[in-house]
Amino acid sequence: MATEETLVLVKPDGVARGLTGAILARIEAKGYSLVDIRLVEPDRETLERHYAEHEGKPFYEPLLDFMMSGPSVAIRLAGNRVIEGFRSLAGTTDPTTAAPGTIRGDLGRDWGLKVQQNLVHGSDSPESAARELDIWF
Ligand code: DAT
Ligand code: MG
Repeated sequence: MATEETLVLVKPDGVARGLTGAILARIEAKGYSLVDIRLVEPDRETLERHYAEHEGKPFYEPLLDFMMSGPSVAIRLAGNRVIEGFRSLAGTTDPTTAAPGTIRGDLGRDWGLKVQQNLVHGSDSPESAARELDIWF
């Protein structure tokens, strides 16, 4: 067993569409533990820290604007290999092609969609998880 913690965000589109419960149900059904959970309305500085690796990319400014468009839910999530496992549960970045059975594949909308509207964030490595959990909790 390799119990880990990861940062999950239910992004503004997920909260606005009333999908927080559906997303949490998938997380809980998988057996992961909610260690902490809170509604957040991040300022730009917080998002600049969170998305530092993407600074300068074409989608960076639209991504930050989107993440400031409404509240998100931040979750400290624990479980056996949860970092990789939650990424698998979330599906690939672009919800239009994310696999069925995943959060993004099943719940991501196919119309009027921007890639950033992909419902959830999950840390991508132990280093990212430690860094991001420190930002949000
Ligand atoms: P992920 O969220 O799957 O880890 P990422 O870290 O590469 O993806 O990108 C962070 C977020 O930025 C992603 O959730 C949505 C947005 N994004 C990524 N690539 C994009 C693109 N090509 N166009 C628009 N938004 C993009
Ligand atoms: Mg990422």
